[in-house]
Amino acid sequence: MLSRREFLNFSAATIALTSLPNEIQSNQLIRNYKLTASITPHLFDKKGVSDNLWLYNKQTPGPIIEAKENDVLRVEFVNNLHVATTIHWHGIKNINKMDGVPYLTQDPIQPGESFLYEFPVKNAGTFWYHAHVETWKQISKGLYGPLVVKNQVDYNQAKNQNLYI
Ligand SMILES: [Cu+2]
Repeated sequence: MLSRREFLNFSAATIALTSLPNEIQSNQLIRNYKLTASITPHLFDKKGVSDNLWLYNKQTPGPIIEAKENDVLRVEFVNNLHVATTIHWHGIKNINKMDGVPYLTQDPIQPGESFLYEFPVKNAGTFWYHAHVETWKQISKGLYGPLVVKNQVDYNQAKNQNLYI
């Protein structure tokens, strides 16, 4: 028979499991990131040329997001812009509802709102993420960043096996 403590642990684990999307298994490593979009003054050169860019985490390009294939990416996104936006994970074979296409796979994320993107990354490669509301405008304002999914084979391990020589 389960003790009360065991039962509570068991319940918590079950709840955690059932809150994950169907496509995600409990043994996958979760990579947590937080992205905040905001208007950010940016100095382009020493002559003082500057403009207000729209950036993720006040960086241009946005922060590098890294994972290994078969990990789960969990990106908590906060929209501090004055306009609605979404994030598209370019090149990722994604779960449809996490694909970031406004009006098609999700509602646009309004100013002041947040959205949790959570999806498995199944294929290694070098990708990028970018805004997907008025894409032509929001990308040119600065809303993009690199996304790197590494192969499961660790580089050092591969070296030992002479795969990279
Ligand atoms: Cu794209």
